Amino acid sequence: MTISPQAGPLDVDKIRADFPILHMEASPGVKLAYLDSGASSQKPLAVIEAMNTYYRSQNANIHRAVYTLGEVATEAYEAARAKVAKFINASKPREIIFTRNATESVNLVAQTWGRANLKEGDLVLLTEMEHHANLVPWQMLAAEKGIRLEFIPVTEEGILDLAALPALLEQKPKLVSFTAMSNVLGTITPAAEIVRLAHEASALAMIDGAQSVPHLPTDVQALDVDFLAFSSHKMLGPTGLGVLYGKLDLLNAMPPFMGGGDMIKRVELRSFTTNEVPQKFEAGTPAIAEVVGLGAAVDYLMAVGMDAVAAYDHELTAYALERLEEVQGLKVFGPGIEHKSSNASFTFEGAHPHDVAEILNRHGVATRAGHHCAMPLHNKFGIPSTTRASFYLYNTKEEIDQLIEALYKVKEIFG
Ligand code: C6P
Repeated sequence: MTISPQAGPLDVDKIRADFPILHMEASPGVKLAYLDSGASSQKPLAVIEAMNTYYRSQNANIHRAVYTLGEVATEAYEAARAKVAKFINASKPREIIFTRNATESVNLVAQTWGRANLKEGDLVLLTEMEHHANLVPWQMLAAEKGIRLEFIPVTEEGILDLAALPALLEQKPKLVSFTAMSNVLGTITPAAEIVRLAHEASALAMIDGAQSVPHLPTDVQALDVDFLAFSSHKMLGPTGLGVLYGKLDLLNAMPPFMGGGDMIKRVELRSFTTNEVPQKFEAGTPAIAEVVGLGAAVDYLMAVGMDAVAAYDHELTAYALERLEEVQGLKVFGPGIEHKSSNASFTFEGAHPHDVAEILNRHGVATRAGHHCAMPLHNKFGIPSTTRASFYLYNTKEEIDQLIEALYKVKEIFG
């Protein structure tokens, strides 16, 4: 670990020193302002080194190894599972399933719990602000099994219209699956309240935590949520790795996802029995080095403190919203700072979002333009795409100033 626990505000200079990529120039003489952590975060040395150490001195396949190196690798892998469990306050490490990404975690629930428990006419309740990862897997199931999909509407302001929820819950959904933080609007949804209301209506609740888990403290027991999906690469960890949290009794009752090695107890030529959770859902050799890297990322975030991370993200977002307001012709989507954190998506009068991002790039500012895998949400606001700046614990107000200066250059070009 390169940083020590901090009770108060985080020390950004110290944090930035841990991220080699942040010290690169975007182009000769131009400082890099990396404002695309919503897509994927940068990685601290602690994560890079943990993976390096794994490959240098611990590498072997896990489970069933009868030699020391294999045992060391298995211990490192399972220790990371325990760290992730602690990070989201799961009651048992076994409730943590490693997948490839948040997308696969949602697909796992749709294809196992969904296929086994939903029949024609059953309702899955989503929201209009979902990322395609929490939309298309349910559409696929709807096409296959004839389940129905309904959506909690998004208001003009960009928050969930909870007034519409009682009528939707009266339709007795079997599952309510929703994002805890919009990747486009930055909206923080009232996750605990939605889970509670879902349970009162006898539905299960799943949270897409791809954006919220990296930015906000997460306590699955306090939330009482049934499933939580998130990705390692947005929370300082490596790519190619996701997490599905599930309550143990639900996971135990679910059929397996993919078939192959590790997920079985016994195999005959025409039949098999499944292994215990979590192995039941981790077929084949997993992303061992990545899991070790995620363990280091969790150590890092816990040492900084998720309360401090959330407070700092909020402060940066508030500053960004304030400064973006100064730029004439620019429209930021989503609610005010009281409901929002960590990103700002905007359009610029007369300029295509891709052109805006391209000009920002020339000034060293890395943003993302497009529909951000949330086409229905963009349709709702009558726009095809936005430019999005997203913030994380290593960003600074100076980088937001760099964004604003670059936006004035955009204005010069597009009038
Ligand atoms: N959003 C973004 O730039 P994966 O790709 O599986 O790691 O995460 C999917 C996902 C699910 N839910 C939400 C709310 C997300 O934001 C994402 C990923 C990226 O906004 C890539 S489109």
